[in-house]
Amino acid sequence: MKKIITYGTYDLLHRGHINLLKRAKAMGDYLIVGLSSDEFNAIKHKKSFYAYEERKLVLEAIRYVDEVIPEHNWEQKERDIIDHGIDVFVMGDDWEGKFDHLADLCEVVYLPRTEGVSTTETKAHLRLTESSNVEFTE
Ligand code: C2G
Repeated sequence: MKKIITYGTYDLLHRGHINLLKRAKAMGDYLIVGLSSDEFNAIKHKKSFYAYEERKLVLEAIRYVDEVIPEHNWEQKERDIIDHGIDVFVMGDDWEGKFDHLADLCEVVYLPRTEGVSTTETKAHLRLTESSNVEFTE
């Protein structure tokens, strides 16, 4: 069984996330997602809309995802790859080069990001429309 792993926050899921998970799963038979904990998001200077348990519930419902484990820190990837017998580590290419050191343990693949969508942009758009609606109704 060819095992794949990828990591991320996966908040407010969109087609970019799904495209990544779909392509990652297509590279093997079993896909593990290292899901960033709320505490690790703070370290990444990210604040997710949904808490870890919600984001985990959603990810586990996706047909491409076989297992979700918590991502607590930057350093756990080596241990995860060894403990889970990972063959391929996959990330979107906004991370190009950042995890090349893992090539000692498994194949490292960076996949093209899906353009035109991001959780950050979605949240900014919602803030804008929300504030404009408030002005309109008043
Ligand atoms: N992604 C993508 N296209 C987008 C947005 C995201 O392909 N339009 C990919 C990212 O490249 C990443 C995955 O979807 O591989 C998850 O993205 P995030 O939830 O933003 O995760 P990130 O904050 O990049 O965390 O240790 C690694 C980090 O936990 C990665």
